[in-house]
Amino acid sequence: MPLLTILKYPDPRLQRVASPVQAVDARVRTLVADMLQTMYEAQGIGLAATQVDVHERVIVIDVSEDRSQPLVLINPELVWASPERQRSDEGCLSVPGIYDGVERATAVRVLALNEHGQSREEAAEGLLAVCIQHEMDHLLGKVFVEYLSPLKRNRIKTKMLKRREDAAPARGAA
Ligand code: GNR
Ligand code: NI
Repeated sequence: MPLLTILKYPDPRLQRVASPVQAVDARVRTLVADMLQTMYEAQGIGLAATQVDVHERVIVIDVSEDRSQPLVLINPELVWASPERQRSDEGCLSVPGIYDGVERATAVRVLALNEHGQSREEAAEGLLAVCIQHEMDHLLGKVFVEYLSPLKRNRIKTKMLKRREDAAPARGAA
């Protein structure tokens, strides 16, 4: 079981807009460590604080094969996005089992603090660029299914709500 509980779509808390971190202190470093552990245990390549019901601008990512290259982005700001865009299949720990195509900028540059409070600019392309944009959307209260057609999104919503019911049957149910 992952350390922190990951909110599942369509939980309205996934729509909250995160606030900037005021100070990268021990509390924030504990949050980062807990988020990394949760991401690795859930076998995700990224996790935004919003998904664990913490509404601050904190992201953890690791797109490496051997899960050895954690990337911590605090108060991330997109400084550049390529005009070139590419569609790729995305999934989300908050929408388990659903994968669909989303169009994103092919490459981005992002300015962020790390867990030591140091400012760094990261250049990203490929899966890392996709993941950074996916996580930054979470901080704005946006889940990738919002890019899909209303028909697909509603089907996913119904499926998730049904699954939630099955997982927690009403008292007195057989
Ligand atoms: O684990 C994840 N995989 C993934 C695959 C394609 C595009 C984006 C992602 S992010 C996702 C983890 C997650 O939900 N992060 O918010
Ligand atoms: Ni996600």
